[in-house]
Amino acid sequence: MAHTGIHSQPVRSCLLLVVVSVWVQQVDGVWPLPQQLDQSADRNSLSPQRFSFIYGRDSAAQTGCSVLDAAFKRYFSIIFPDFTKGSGLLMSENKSIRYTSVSMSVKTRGCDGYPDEDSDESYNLSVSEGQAVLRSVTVWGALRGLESFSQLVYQDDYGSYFINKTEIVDFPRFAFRGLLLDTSRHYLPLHAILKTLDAMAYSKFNVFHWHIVDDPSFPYQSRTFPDLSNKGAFHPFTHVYTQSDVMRVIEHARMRGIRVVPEFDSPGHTLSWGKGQPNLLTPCYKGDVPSGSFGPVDPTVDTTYKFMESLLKEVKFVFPDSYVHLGGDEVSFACWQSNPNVRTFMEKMECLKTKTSIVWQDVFDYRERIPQDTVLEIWKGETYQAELSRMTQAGHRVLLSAPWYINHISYGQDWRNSYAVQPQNFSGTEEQKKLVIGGEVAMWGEYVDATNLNPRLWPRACAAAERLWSDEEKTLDADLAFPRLEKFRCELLRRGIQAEPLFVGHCKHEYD
Ligand code: CP6
Repeated sequence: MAHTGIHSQPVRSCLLLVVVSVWVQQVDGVWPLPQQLDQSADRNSLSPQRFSFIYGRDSAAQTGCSVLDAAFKRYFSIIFPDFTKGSGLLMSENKSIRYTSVSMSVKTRGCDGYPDEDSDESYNLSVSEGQAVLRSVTVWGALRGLESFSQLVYQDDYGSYFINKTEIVDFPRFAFRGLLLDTSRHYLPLHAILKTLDAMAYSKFNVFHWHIVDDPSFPYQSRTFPDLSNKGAFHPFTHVYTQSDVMRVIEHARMRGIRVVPEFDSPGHTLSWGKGQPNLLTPCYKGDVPSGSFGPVDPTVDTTYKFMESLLKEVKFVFPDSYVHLGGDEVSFACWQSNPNVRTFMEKMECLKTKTSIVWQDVFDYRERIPQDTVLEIWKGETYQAELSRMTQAGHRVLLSAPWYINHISYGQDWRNSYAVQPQNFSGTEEQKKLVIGGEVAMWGEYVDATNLNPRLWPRACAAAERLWSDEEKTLDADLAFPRLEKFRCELLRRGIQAEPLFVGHCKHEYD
């Protein structure tokens, strides 16, 4: 008897420890933090074999809803990765476990459309014993709720699945939560883009800003002007995005409630365009004679306008989003000024009337006349607060990217800088603050290709994701966010995203 007593004592305290650590780990385990989250320590078992997502009776979306049918499949395998029917992988069945379902109730239909700037992404999630109810206005809100649900489920050391009793009321702080990828400095294979979209959905990003072409290469395979990529891509067959590639990106994004906003940056950043489109670029002059080098798009010849109109008509047709990014940054005025007869270029871009344009801050800084509905995007680091004041004073909607250049890396926990950004901390009225529609994380591609994209992006981009989604007051303290972000980073690893470590530590499921 004394013998067993010696052994049972440490076992009992060990069990207690496990319970405590599970409890500590699970509370507030959602990234980005929901607006309202109430969790209790009551946990419910989940059995993969008895679990299903179902459409509620009162739901406008029902079986056949493409977005949600696909999301149910995705999230089932995210939540139960080691569950395959008939395999011996499962833990022993507890007969008393109740059938568990997540019942979806979506107010409006719209399974076949695209998310847009006005999409309602709010949702309510109520997890109780044996059932969870997820309510949303749109399918896009349902996707956000499914993501949160998936982050609430956890496994104990024996592999059993649990979810605590939880109430969530959630909606985004900003409507525009973007991520920029640059596929011109380096070509990113299609699978790298699709995987980035997966990871974006895990952090509730909702806009993929595709900086698709630039000076070094033109990988977009145009229907109207095939020579642009034939001659301007790094390789005409292997380093291009075909029309079908582009459609796959757009559909993959749609399935995750993500908009695709293409950027065809002009009139600067267009050197690669010149290879397949003769006479497009401004010949720079040295004194009275052309120097042999080329500058921005040449605004003095009619062919330029005809070309730009046709290209942008195609872009408007291929990319369904109501926004297009026209660039407008870093135009070499020196070359233009060296060339006789230069007139303003942006004003001529009238063919885009039915789309809303985004332009980089330079266009505003040049003191160009800009249509009132044009969105201005701030990228210059030092002065962004003053710029926010000036632009919103002028009545423009703005996007903030300057503090979120995560292609820049430094030793240590630089996510804390991203986390500390307060997009509405500038001098201005309440009306002005409302004109900040969101922001973007930018991954410029000079030093980035598919080898280092994921660890550089994740989990560093998550800091901006939370800043753009969550309540400001509840997310002021980075030290409080840290353990939750560490846990989320481990979750990214478990889901196959090569997210780099934040600091010393380990994950239950390491990357392999
Ligand atoms: N490419 C384009 C870039 C940048 C911009 N436009 C850029 C410049 C400097 C920094 C970050 C990005 N690489 N087309 C400016 C928007 Cl620090």
